[in-house]
Amino acid sequence: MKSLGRHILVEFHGCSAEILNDVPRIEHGMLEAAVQSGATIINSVFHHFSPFGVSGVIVIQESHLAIHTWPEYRYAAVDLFTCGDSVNPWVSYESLKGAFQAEHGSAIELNRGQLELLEKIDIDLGDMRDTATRKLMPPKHSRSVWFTDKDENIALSIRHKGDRIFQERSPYQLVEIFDTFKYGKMLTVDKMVMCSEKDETAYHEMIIHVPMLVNPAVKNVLVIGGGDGGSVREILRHPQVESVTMVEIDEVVVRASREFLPSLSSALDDPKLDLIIGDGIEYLKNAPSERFDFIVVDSSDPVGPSVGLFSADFYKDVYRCLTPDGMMAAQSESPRFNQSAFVDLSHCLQNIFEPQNVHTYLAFIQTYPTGMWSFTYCTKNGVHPVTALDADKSAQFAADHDLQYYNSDVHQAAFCLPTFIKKIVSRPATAEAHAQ
Ligand code: SPD
Repeated sequence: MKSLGRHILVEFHGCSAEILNDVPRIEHGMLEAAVQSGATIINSVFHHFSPFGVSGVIVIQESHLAIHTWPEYRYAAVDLFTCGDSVNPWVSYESLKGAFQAEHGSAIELNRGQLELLEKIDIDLGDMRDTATRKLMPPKHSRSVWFTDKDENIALSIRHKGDRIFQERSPYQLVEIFDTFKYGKMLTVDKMVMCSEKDETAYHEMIIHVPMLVNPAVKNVLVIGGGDGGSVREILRHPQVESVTMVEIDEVVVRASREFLPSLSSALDDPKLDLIIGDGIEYLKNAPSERFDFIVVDSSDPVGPSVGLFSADFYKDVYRCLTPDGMMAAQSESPRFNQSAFVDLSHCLQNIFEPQNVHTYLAFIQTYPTGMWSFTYCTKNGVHPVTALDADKSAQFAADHDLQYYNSDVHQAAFCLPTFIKKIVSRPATAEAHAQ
C-alpha cells in the first residue's frame, strides 16, 4: 500500500430522478454499497433539501461514503473514501450505479496520504491509552435519517428509523408512513405530515370537540377528507350522534391507516359511519340542502386534490348543506407557514357565513411546520364558541374520555389570538381573496 486511503470521486448521470429525491432509498442504497464492499458501518446521516436533493454520509470504520444528489439533473456526486486494504470502494461504485439506475457512471481514483510524502511520528497516549483502547470496541451502527416537511423558507424535521413502512402513489398523491422515534408512526402525503400516532390527538380533539361541545344537539355529521379516521373516532365519542358520512377521495389513505395506524382508524368500521370513497366537492354539490348539523373539513394542505377544499364555491355548498342551526369546522392551515392560505380562507368564510359567525382558533401541533396550527369554526345561527360553552360539562367530557389535549381551559384559550393573527384575519377581504 502506497497511501493511507483510496478516494474515488464518482459522477452518476441519467439516474432515476425519483430515487435521487428519496431519502430512505438513497440511505438504503448507500448502506448496501458499504456492506457489499466489506466496510463496517458506524453511522448514517441523511437529509432532504428544498425543493429537491438529498445529502448524506455513511461513516464507516474505514472512513466514509458521501453523496449529494440533484434529481432535477438526474445527477449524483458521490465520494467513496476508504482506508486500508480490507475494503474495495469499486464494489460500492458498482452497487450504487445499480441502485440509482444510472445510465452512465465515471470516476477518478486518488491516492490520499501518499506514504512517501508522510513522516510517521510516535504518539504517547499516556493516560489516554485506556480510553483509546475502549474506543476500539466494535462500533454500533446508528442511523440519522430525517423526514422534512418544508417550503422554501421554513422546515420541520423529524427523525425516523430509516425504513419506510408504507409507500404508494395513488392517482392523487404520494402516501407514505414512517416510523419515527418520538412520534410513533407518521402519515405523510406528498411529503407533508398529516398526522402521527403521538400527537394526532391535538388535531383531532380540537377540530371535533371544540365545535361539538358548544353544540351538543348534533345528530348528523359529514366529514370531508379525514381518511385516517381520527376525526370519526372523536365524533363517535358523542353518543347523541346518529350518523356520520365521511367522503375521502383517496382510498390509499384509508387502506394505509387501517393497516398501520389502528389507533386512528379504529372507528372506521362503526355501524353509524357511511364511508364513501369519492370527491367531497362533487358530493356536496349534489347533496340536499340543510342535510347536516355539522360539517368537518379535515383536509390536507391546499395542493393537489385538496385545492378545491379552500375555494368559495365549496364553502357555499357547505353553507347550503348545513341545517339552520348547523355549524362547520375546518383545518385552516398555519398562520405563519401557510399565511396566504390561512388569510384567504378566513376571508372567504367571513364572506359566506358573515364575520361575526366565523371564529379562528389555534392548537399546537408539534409535527407540523411552526407547530402553530389553526382551525375555523363557523355557524349559521351565531352560537358563540366560548360564551356558549358549558365549561363543567366539557371538563367532564374530557375527563370521561381521557382526552390528551382538549380540556375546558384549552377550549377557551384557543380562541385568544395573538395580535398579528387578529390583524390578518380582520383585514377587509380583497377582490383576489373573493375570487379564490
Ligand atoms: N400540514 C398538515 C395539514 C393538516 C392536514 N390534515 C390532517 C389530517 C388528519 N386527519
